[in-house]
Amino acid sequence: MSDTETLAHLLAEAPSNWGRWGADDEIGALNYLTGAEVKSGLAAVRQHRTFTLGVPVATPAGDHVFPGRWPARHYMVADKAGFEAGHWHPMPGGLEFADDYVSGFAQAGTHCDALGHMWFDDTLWNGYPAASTNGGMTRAGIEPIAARGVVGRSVLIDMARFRGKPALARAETFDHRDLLECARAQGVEIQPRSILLVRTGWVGALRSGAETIGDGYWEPGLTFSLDLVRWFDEMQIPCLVTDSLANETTYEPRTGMMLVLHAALMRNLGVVFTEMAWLDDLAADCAADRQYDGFYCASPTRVSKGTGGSVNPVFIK
Ligand code: UVW
Repeated sequence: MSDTETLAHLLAEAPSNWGRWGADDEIGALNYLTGAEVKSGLAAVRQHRTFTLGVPVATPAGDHVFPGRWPARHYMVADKAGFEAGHWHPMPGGLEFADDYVSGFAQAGTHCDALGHMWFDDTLWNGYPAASTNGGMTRAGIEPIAARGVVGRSVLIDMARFRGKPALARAETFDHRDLLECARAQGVEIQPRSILLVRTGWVGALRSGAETIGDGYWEPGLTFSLDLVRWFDEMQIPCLVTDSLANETTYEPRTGMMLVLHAALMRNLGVVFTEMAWLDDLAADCAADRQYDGFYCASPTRVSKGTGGSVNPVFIK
């Protein structure tokens, strides 16, 4: 790999937020979400309808996961059959119970990534050494993000509907100019510090069986340019939520590098990524009433030293 083929070279001119919120910061662009953003989120609630944005996990058919991961698994530990077989006994008074055990990747299903989840040049978000991931995240893990929560005004950008498709095609790309054009067509403004929801239709296509993940890394999504990274920086976007596995085209087509926005937005700007969200029901409702903004509220599972956490965000219109 020559120097010109590295992320460090590609992002040399790109903005960085390291140090902006102090040497100990672990929540990055969530610092933009102050009381004022909570207030403007609440002001966007006009219809009092709620939507949850998490996909089911540990489904009998097997969840959709990024290549190299495997679906979450669900085991019943106690159930009626266990009581009938004598493995369990009713409590004094007669109460019986069901208990279960779920195991899976922190990045399975709808999930939030910790800022230290990906790195290059041996350095994580805010300059922490990559060795802080050894044996569990002692820096920039999911816990501080879960402790803070992601709360504010949010805007849904429905790229799939804007392009007249149930889902974007394999490897179809778009950038911030497309987001702005789509917002204009939807009659909504992406304001500074908006929590950005972008629908590609991909999770819907996976769930219906119309699409597969395969090994081709052919997901549609946002794709890297310096201008796009600068736009995220200028707009102070705290959190990017999409209905794809990686929130971006896995391969950046121009350079052939992988997951460039994980480097440019997550590692360098501290933008919190939430992936594999279920946006189809919300999008259908927004298309019907033309209200594309609302109040977003989410917090991932507070996994100690975790690299990410499962989340079921709530959007209130
Ligand atoms: C990848 O995109 C590979 O990982 P994550 O979904 O956790 O960001």
